[in-house]
Amino acid sequence: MSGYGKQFDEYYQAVEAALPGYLPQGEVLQKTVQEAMAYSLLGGGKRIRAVLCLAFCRLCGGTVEEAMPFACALEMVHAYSLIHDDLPCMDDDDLRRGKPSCHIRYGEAIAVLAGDGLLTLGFETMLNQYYTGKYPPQRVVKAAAELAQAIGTGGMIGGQVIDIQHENKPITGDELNILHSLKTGALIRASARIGCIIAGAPDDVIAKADQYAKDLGLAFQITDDLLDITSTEEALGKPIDSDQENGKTTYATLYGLERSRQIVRELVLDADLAIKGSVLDDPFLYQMADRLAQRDR
Ligand code: GRG
Repeated sequence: MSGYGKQFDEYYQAVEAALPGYLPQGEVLQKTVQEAMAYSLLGGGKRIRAVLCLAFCRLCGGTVEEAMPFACALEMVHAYSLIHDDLPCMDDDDLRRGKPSCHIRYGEAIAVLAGDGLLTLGFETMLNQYYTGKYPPQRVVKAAAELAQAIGTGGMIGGQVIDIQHENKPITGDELNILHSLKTGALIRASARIGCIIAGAPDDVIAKADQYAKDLGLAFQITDDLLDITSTEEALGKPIDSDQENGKTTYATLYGLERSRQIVRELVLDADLAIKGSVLDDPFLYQMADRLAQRDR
């Protein structure tokens, strides 16, 4: 395994080990929703949002342990968004991470509530860190506020609304960029920013992290669109051709495969440029941008 692979795996395994400990358990009457939350949170996933949070915290002088509750909270919120995105009233996808989607396994009502439960648990997990006395309180509040801003109507939910309202309708390249920056980019940016915030990084460093994550987030989403066309259901663990079936305009339909791939390469270079010469100038981040843009799942 390369140095990058080893480092990513170390972060990934640490997240996998920590996540179950944050889940509520043992309530007899609420057992079903708790099972559904665990089913979606622990059911695989690349954990890139958590890894970004851990990596940025470490590069800014913090530790993996300090960042972990925040990294796990980001994965909870991400899992919520996937559960709701798969619902029949949204993208109506039956398969997620190689398994039946949450609503297929538990029914729609429990899936909605499991998503709501994970969203709430994400904030609870972050804000509970205040009571540990291990963090300057303003860092905890700032992290939770970053998350709220990233996933509200000015962020992820806003992006989802634009997405839904443009099904089977034309969308310009500029509008598509706004959609992506909100729906996918906002949480990825928040992941990097929160890692920096927990380490107490100054604003200029947070701004560099933000620019890196902005470029990375768009490269990641364009790659996701390309994989929807070029990959297989087995490799992705979710249905392919879903954008076309849902009448969605993507980078591939607007610019074609080759130009889209070139844009991804340009975005990776931009991401690299954002951190060059700063405290964030680290081989792990260069490799991460490169690998995520070249991923096959
Ligand atoms: C319904 C509130 C609500 C939000 C929906 C973000 C979002 C908005 C839905 C998620 C579905 C989706 C396809 C988003 C685009 C971003 C994206 C590529 C998500 C998949 O993220 P990965 O590849 O997933 O990191 P894993 O499974 O690896 O965690």
